[in-house]
Amino acid sequence: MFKKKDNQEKDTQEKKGFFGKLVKGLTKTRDNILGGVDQVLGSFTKIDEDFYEELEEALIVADLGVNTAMTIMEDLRQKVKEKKIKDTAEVRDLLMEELQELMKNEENLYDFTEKKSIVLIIGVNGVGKTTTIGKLAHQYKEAGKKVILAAGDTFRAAAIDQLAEWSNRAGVELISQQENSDPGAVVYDAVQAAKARNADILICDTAGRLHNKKNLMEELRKLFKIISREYPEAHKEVLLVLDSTTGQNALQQAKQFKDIADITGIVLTKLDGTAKGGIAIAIQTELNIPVKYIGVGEGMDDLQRFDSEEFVTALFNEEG
Ligand SMILES: Nc1nc2c(ncn2[C@@H]2O[C@H](COP(=O)(O)OP(=O)(O)OP(=O)(O)O)[C@@H](O)[C@H]2O)c(=O)[nH]1
Ligand SMILES: [Mg+2]
Repeated sequence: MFKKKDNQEKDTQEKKGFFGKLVKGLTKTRDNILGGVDQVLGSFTKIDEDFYEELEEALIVADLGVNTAMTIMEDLRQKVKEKKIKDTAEVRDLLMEELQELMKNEENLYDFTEKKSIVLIIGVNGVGKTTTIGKLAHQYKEAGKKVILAAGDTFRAAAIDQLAEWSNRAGVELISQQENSDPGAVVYDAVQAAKARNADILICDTAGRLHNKKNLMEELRKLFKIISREYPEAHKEVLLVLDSTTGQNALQQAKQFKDIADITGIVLTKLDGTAKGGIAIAIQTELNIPVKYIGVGEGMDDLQRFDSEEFVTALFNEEG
């Protein structure tokens, strides 16, 4: 009984800590989005065409992009009409409501963590794939799961070493081969190991940089095939890692990867300190792929499940 209460308190504390970190990390993004929005809200007293145009412009330049800003403005106009709103100040709440609706996720996003799963981490070079794998390994090990990592980025020796270091830090097993070996062979071995050891989660690293884009996509296709063939009963989770500091570019990357992979979720990294976090809104709105995790630092604990409601609240509320 007491223990339960302690746990609950710990959970609440942890949640507060996470939220605090999110609020802090989003400072520049908030200034970028809300700074512009508040300026428009403050400089108009009447809701007219000029007001709408300036508001739309503020959203576009805050990295939400043209398409997302247009979607938001259409809905907003509708809501203003329906609710017969006259005061521009009230539009702030409407906007928050609208973003919360746009960002709403289904409930079963993390079911894969309760199943036997193979998680394939994909994305272009430097976005934070290997770091994310280390953080995920740590998180699931802490939750009592048996985790195995596969060093599927064999393009550079340093990539294998980097993952080996993370596997040590997290205290989980690593399956690897030497540089330039076939990533398919590494993943094949890792799948056999996961089955033999009855692992809960196998997380596979992949190369972000190959000789060219076509190679990269071919390689990924091969890996998908091996996984499906060798372990059909495992749940397949494909997480695309995107660097939030690249803004609209991240959205373009997502569109390209979407063509070759059934992406089940996005990991948005480097949200700490960037002003371009508005891209999270654009990704959810335009691609219809849920952002599942966000990276808020380089440390082992700096990966959070993405709570979109919290994200919007953190954007609109400085104290949290
Ligand atoms: N501030 C911050 N830095 C991060 C975050 N995630 C990753 N990084 C840093 O980004 C850099 C690149 O991360 P990696 O994990 O090596 O990226 P990668 O996608 O594996 O790169 P390649 O293997 O070259 O394709 C490293 O310096 C990480 O520490 C984050 O959430 N916040
Ligand atoms: Mg890497």
